[in-house]
Amino acid sequence: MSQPLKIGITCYPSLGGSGVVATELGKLLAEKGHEVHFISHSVPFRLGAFHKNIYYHEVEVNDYYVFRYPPYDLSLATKMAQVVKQEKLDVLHVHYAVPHAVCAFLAKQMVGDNLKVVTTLHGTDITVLAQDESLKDLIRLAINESDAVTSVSQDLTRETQELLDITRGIDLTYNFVDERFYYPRDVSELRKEFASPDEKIMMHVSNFRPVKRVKDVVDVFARVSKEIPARLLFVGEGPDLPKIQCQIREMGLEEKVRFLGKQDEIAQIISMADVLMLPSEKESFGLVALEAMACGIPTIGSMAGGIPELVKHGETGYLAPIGDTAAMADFALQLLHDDALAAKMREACISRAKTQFNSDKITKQYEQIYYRVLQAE
Ligand code: GMT
Repeated sequence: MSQPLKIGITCYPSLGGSGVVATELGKLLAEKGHEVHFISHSVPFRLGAFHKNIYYHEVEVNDYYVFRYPPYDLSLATKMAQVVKQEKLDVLHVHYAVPHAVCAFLAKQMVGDNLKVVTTLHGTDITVLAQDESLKDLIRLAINESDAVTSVSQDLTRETQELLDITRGIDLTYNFVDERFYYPRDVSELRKEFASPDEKIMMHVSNFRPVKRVKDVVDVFARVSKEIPARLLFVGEGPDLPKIQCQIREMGLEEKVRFLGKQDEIAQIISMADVLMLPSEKESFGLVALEAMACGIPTIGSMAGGIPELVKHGETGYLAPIGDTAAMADFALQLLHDDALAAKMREACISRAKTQFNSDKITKQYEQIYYRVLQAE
């Protein structure tokens, strides 16, 4: 290995895919001999037990009476600068431009240009925040002042360049899953708890934000379950959950639908599914579809954002235009009716996850980016 690095990582420690990817990347970098320092307001939820080479620095927010709102961003920037100086960090890798890349920019002003900042764009900072004119200049500054910027899909890169008029280079670094946890497995015993042998299982895993279009999942399921015996399992929680529960009751589907809430053992649970549903309005990547793919489960979803770069239509799942639930239901029925097709897709999923979204390959891409920015002068 080239010279081991000291890397600071900041992410939303409790937030979905970006937090998962940032934490898993930190763990893999630490296993490769780098020293990794997480800097955030709480311990990243996937960090787990003690790991050699991994340190955690908590950001405490000062709540002085002069502040109407406690300034987390300023506390984070200060903490970043302190940790960089104290631990002699080479690189700060921040996940999300807002506020993390902005904080890293401030930290760099405090400690000097030797500190290199790598920013990974995950989607919401661009697809939601960059639509707000009042935030555009700030996001553009954060992106342009980073020493390297990575994006989790080509579609997100394109959208970033178009919306913010960005011309600088953006590296493509797809998300990955840790193959030691996400692999095909036999969960027939667990499956018996949720479905009888003749029933198919459709599953949706998300944070139930409006952007996930969970109502489309219900619509697709209603169409499918009219034709074949099927069950729908929901995993996760979020703002649209009560609305969905109401929709399920109104449609008389309660008997066929289960809500499992937030779960940690996603690989185990996802492996029960015959198909994963991801009909999002926006999705820069769709990490859950990769988690499913690595376990051999195809996805039926929308053509939004980066989903088509991940799910190969007709090979590892099926994609339809956003909101076209009739087409999604037709695809689901085609797949669920045909065991030979399902077996073929399962193999294609396992192989695609291993070759295209391999954790070792993607960790190496990030390492190369760190070495590149450190040799930039
Ligand atoms: O989608 C979410 O609600 C969570 C958000 C996050 O910060 O984890 O997900 C974004 O980043 C993930 C990891 O790169 C991507 O897989 C998701 O597609 C992306 N979400 C959106 O673009 C809406």
